[in-house]
Amino acid sequence: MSDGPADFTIMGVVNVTPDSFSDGGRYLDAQAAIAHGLELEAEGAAILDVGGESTRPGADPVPEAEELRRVMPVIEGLLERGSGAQVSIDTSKSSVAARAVQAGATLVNDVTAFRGDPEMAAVVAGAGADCCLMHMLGDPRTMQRDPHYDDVVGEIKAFLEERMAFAVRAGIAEERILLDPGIGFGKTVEHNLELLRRLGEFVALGRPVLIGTSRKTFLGRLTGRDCPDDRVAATVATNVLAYERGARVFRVHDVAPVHDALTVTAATVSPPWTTPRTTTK
Ligand code: HH2
Repeated sequence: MSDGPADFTIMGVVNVTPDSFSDGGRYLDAQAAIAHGLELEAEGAAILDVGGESTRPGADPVPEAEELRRVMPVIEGLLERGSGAQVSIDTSKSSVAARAVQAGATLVNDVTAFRGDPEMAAVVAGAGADCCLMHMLGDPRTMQRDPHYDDVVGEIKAFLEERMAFAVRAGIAEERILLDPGIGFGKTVEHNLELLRRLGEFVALGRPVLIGTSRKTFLGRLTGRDCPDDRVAATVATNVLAYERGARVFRVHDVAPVHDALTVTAATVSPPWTTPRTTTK
């Protein structure tokens, strides 16, 4: 990995699930998931997001014991093997988040933004962990059934502001919060494009914006690529655009190409070099 200007952070996806939409079943074995996480870190991921429950449209909920059985050996294994990445737990169960932070995870990525489990905000506050607050319309079983908004950006902005205020009231420091408009979570192709186009309006809320377009269905619709693995170029394009519009945290499966693309984009858009001042008499 080069040490170019890194004012962006890549979150590599470590799914320990049989049914995730793009890599379900590939890393169900803990050792395979740990090796995959370490590989993503070597490719440039500064955060590893470990998840044991798919949030794809129509996904069935996973019982707590099963989710713990999937994620805990992976979190423990990553840290035992000396991972220097920040470990994130992708869960909406406070019991899973609590065990994960005890084991050393320091970011809680709850796609319900603390609406799913009444104890979640207290667990995050108590641990002093970072958190990501993401917008989702409804729940994964229903969210893609004809989603409707009168004003997609305005409604999601209001939602994120309300969730941020809720988190702060629960004792979470504002500087620990990331915001995510939730690409693909109860959105049509046009909604997703509008969110990407107007990402700057979320950046204006004052917290780092996380964006998760990786291999998602809307990219397949736009490109005609049915297989999620074939959506890497489309993923890169959306992440470059999102960087340019002000997002700084990028949740992806394909870390190496996104890291290269963002390194070049960052060097171009936010050059780290300051031109030496020439004094003229
Ligand atoms: N997308 C997915 C899961 N978690 N978290 C955040 N904050 N933002 C996202 O856009 C996001 C997320 C869906 O991707 P994946 O984990 O690959 O699929 P699955 O939920 O089927 O496991």
